[in-house]
Amino acid sequence: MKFLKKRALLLFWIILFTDIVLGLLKLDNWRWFTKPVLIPLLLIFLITNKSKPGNPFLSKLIFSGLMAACIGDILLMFSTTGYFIAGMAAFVMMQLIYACIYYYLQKKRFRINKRGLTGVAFMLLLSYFLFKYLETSPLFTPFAIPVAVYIGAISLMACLAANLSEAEKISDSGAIYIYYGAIFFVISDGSIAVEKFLFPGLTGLSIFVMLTYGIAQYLIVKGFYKFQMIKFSLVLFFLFICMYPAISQNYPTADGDATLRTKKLYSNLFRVMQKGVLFGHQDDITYGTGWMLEPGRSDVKSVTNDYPALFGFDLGHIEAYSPYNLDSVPFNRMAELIRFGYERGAVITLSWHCNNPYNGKTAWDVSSGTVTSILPGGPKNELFKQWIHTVAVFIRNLKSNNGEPIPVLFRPFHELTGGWFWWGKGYCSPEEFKALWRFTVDQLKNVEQVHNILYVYNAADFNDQREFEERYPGDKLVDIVSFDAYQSADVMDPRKSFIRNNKMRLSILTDFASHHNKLPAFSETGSENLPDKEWFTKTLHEVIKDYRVSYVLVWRNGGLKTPGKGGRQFQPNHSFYTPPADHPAANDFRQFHSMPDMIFLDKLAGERIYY
Ligand code: BMA
Repeated sequence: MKFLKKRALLLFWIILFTDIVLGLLKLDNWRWFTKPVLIPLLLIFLITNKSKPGNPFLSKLIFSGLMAACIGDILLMFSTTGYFIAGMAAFVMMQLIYACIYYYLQKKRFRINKRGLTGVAFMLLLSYFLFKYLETSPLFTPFAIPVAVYIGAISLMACLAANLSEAEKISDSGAIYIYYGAIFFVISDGSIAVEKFLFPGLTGLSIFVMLTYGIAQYLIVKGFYKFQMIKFSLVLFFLFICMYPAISQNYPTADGDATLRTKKLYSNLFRVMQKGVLFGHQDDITYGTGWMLEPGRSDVKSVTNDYPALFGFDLGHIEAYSPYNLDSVPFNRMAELIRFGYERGAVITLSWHCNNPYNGKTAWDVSSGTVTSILPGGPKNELFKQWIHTVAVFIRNLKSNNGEPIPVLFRPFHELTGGWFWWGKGYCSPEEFKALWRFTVDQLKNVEQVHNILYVYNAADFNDQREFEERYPGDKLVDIVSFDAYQSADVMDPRKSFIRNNKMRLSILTDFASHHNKLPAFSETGSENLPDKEWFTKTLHEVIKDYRVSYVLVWRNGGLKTPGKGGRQFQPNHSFYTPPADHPAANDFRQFHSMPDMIFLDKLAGERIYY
C-alpha cells in the first residue's frame, strides 16, 4: 500500500501511455491489460492519500462515480452495439454522480454564477451543433436518443463544475482542477462521438479521445484531492495536438480519393491481420461442386456452417461486352452476390482474365507485342481504354443496400511473374509492365473516376526479392502485395516442397510489405481435388502460421456437369479446392475453420471492417 500511495499516479500515467501506444500499434487485444486498471489506480491514489477522515457521504459518491467509470471503460472495449449502449449508461451514471458531488460541494451557498451561466450557454450551443453534425451520419440514427441523454448528463456535470470553480474563487483549490477536468471530458466525449459516427476506427482520433479522457479523470481526481500538476496535463495536451497530424496518418491508399469505406477497409485489414488470416474462396457463393447460382449456397458453408471471410470473383469477358464471365457467371448476378457478401461484412476481391486485346483471343494467348500495342501510342490503346471502361462501369456500379459504392480488392494482370498470360514475364519488359500498370490505374482513378478500389500487385513464382519486385510499379500505385502458388502433385514430396517454397516466398513477401507499408496476401492457392486429406491443417496452415499475412484464398470449385440456366452451357471444371461435404478432407477443413488464427465470416463480421 505504501508503494502504491506514492506511485499510484505515476503508474496511472505510465499505463495511460502504454494504452495509447498499444492503440497506435493497433494491438487492441493487449489493451485489456491497461485500460481497465486506469480508474482503479486513481481510486487507490485517493484512498491511500486520505489525510483526514473526510465526509463519508462524499467519499461514497466519489467511490461510486469512479466505479461507474471503470465499468464504462470495460464495457466500451467490446465492439458490439449492446455493449456500447451499456457503456454509455455507465458513463451517464458517472456524470450524474460527479454532478451531485459538485452540487453537494456548494450546497450551503449554491447560487448560479457567471461562469455557471456561461457553461450553460456554451454547452447548449455545442450540443446543438454537435448533434446536427452527427446527424449527417447514417450510423448515428439508432443512437440519437442515448446520445441525447448522455449530452444532457455531461452538460449538467460541466455546468456545475464551472459554477463550482467560480464559487470557490481560490485558484489552487480543488475546484479549478474539477473545472479543467470537466473541459477535457467535454472535449474527449465530443471527439468520441465524432470518431464513432463519422470517422470510425481513425487511429489518431481514438488516441486523442483516450488521452483527453485520461487527463480529464486525472484532473477531476486531483480536484477531489488537490494537486499542482495541472500544468503537466496541459503541456501533454498541447504536445499531442502538435503530434496529431503525424499519428493520425493511417495507411495511405494508392487512390488518394478512395471512398471512406475503401480507406477504412484498408486500415482495418491491417488491424485484423494482427488477429489472424482471412480465409477466402473463389466463386464461393456463385457455384460449387454440382450446383450453380443457388441463393445462399456455398461449399464452404456446407462443411463448416460458415462462409469464407473473402469472396473472389472474376471479370474475364466483361471486356468483350459479354453478359457472362468466362466461367458462365452472369455479371448481373455477380453484382448481386458481391452485395450479398459486402452486406455481411465480407471482403470482395476481383481478378480479371482479360482477353488478348491484340487479337481478341483469350488471356492465355501470349502473342508477342500485345503489351506494347495497348500502351499509349500503340495501335490497340484506344481499344484497351474501352476495355478498362467496361471494368470501371462494373466496379463503379457495385452498390450496397444504402447506395454506397462497395470497396473491392482489384487484382489485374495477375501472376505477372508467370509465363502463361499475355502480360506475363517474357512477353513484356519490366518497364513495359510498369507502364501498363500505371496506365490502367491512371485510367480507373483519374479518367473513369472509380474510387472504390484497392490495387493488388500479384506475382506467381519467384525465388528471391529481386524477382518479386522486378516489375513492381511503385508504392503509390499499389495497396496490397501478393503471390499465387498451388501445390503440385508432380513433385517428389508435394507437401514438403510446397511448405518449403511458400514459407520462403511468404518471408520475402512479408518483409517487402513491411518495408513498403503494404498489406501482404497469399492471393491464390490450393491443392487440386485435395488428395491429402489433411491438406488444410497440415500443409496450408503450416505454411502461413508463422507469418502475418492478411488473407489466403483457395481457387474455385467448378463442378456443374449439366447445362446452366438460360440455355448456356456452364463450363464444367471438375476440380475443387475446398472439400465437398462427403469428401475425406471435410473433417480436416472443419478443424482448419476452428483454428484460432483462421478468420472466416462469423469472426470477421464482428470486426466491422468497413467502419
Ligand atoms: C483459371 C481456371 C479456369 C477459369 C479461370 C477463371 O485458373 O480455373 O478454368 O476459367 O481461372 O476463373
